[in-house]
Amino acid sequence: MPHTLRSFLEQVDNRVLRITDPVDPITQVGYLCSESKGPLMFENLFGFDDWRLTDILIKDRAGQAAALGLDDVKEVCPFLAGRMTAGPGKSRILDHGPVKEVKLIGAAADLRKLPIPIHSDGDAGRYLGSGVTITRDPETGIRNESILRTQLTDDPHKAPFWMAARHNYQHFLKYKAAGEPMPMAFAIGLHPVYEIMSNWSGLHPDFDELEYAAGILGETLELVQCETIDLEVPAHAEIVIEGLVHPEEELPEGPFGEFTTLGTGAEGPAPVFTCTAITHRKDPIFRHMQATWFTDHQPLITLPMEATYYNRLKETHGNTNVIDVFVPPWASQFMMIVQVEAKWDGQVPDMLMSALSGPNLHVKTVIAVDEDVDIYNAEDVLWAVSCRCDPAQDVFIHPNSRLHPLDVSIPQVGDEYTVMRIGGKMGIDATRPPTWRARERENLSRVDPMGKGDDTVERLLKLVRQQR
Ligand SMILES: [Mn+2]
Repeated sequence: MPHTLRSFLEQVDNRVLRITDPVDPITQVGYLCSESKGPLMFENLFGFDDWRLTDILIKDRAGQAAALGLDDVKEVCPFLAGRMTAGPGKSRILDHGPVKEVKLIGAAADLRKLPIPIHSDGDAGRYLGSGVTITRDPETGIRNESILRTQLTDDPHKAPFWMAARHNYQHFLKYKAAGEPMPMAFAIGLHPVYEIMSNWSGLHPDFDELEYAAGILGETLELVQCETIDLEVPAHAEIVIEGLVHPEEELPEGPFGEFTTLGTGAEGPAPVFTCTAITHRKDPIFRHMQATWFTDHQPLITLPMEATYYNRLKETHGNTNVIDVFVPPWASQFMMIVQVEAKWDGQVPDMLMSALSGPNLHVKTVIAVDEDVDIYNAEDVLWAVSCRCDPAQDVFIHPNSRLHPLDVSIPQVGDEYTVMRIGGKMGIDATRPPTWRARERENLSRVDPMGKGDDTVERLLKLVRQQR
């Protein structure tokens, strides 16, 4: 059986909170999703009979481990990093797929009839933020996927969207130069690994992000042809939206509350998606991705980033013992924590520079900690910054670096709608001296409280820890 949104929901069934009370998806799910710790299924959507809505599937490492078929949360980053080095899977085109059960073509394809929420107070409108966005390079024929924010308007078919200067933008520039409309599709409701890998930013000369994900899942990607445009889309999606982007059309887009939990960052005139068809399953589940603080929005982007950097940072000095990489969702996406055991002096600072100049613009601050620090625990990381770091020696700030377009704390250069920001990046070495200086390293070892390891005490621990 192929990996689908439904197979994942079945797998994590015991964690899913089902909400049968009527909820307005446009005005009410934003807050509920942003407050939830785990998977939600809204089964009674006011104004949208026959639809369900789900979100918060992979917010924490437990959800991510489930998506990757792992038991141990500490394996998530190293496992994904390993699978990524194995390369992409294959794809095949089917004659029919579940996503074709209902077909709405032309005038019937009204974007406003999908249960697309308003994410945040102050947003310019309802936003589709969960569509895996598919385009194809007109020269090479290779598809690209990403997840783009797309704003609904009063027009049933017109939706401006924000395209950062990435692979899909290169496709658009080629169509623009030829004066032709670009076919584009949104696939909503896939197995989370397909969603995660759609946010991967590496080079892929002869495969696309969905085939890369299929390789990680150990399956062949199944596609179907679109109804109204020349493009292939995932056969097992819940919903597919097809359409065209006309080369010269623009509409205002934004503001939109982003993963930064700030309401500004990239608003301006934007290209416009014109919907030509919607196909979906008979009893469709709308996969939402709430875009505020610490939701699925952060790990969807940072998980492939963590795995990419894990592989990259291991190559520092030819071989560095990187144990884990974590981009904490509570710090949006601009901070990276690396767990490392260094042999030699200079190894950690060089690794920090490599992290700060890596493929993603997100990384503004990198903190290196030892193997005995829990990188998923902010208190433990800040303890290391406090007690294993001399700011005069162990912190460096690099000016004139390029940072993420949505990092509004960094000044903007120029006034193009694809934003350019130039500012500082910071490396913090909160590790002990390297292993070859064992005695100095020992001076920064933690002590254990007396009684740790004693069986009797261990039995009482549960009680003690419950105390408020
Ligand atoms: Mn790409």
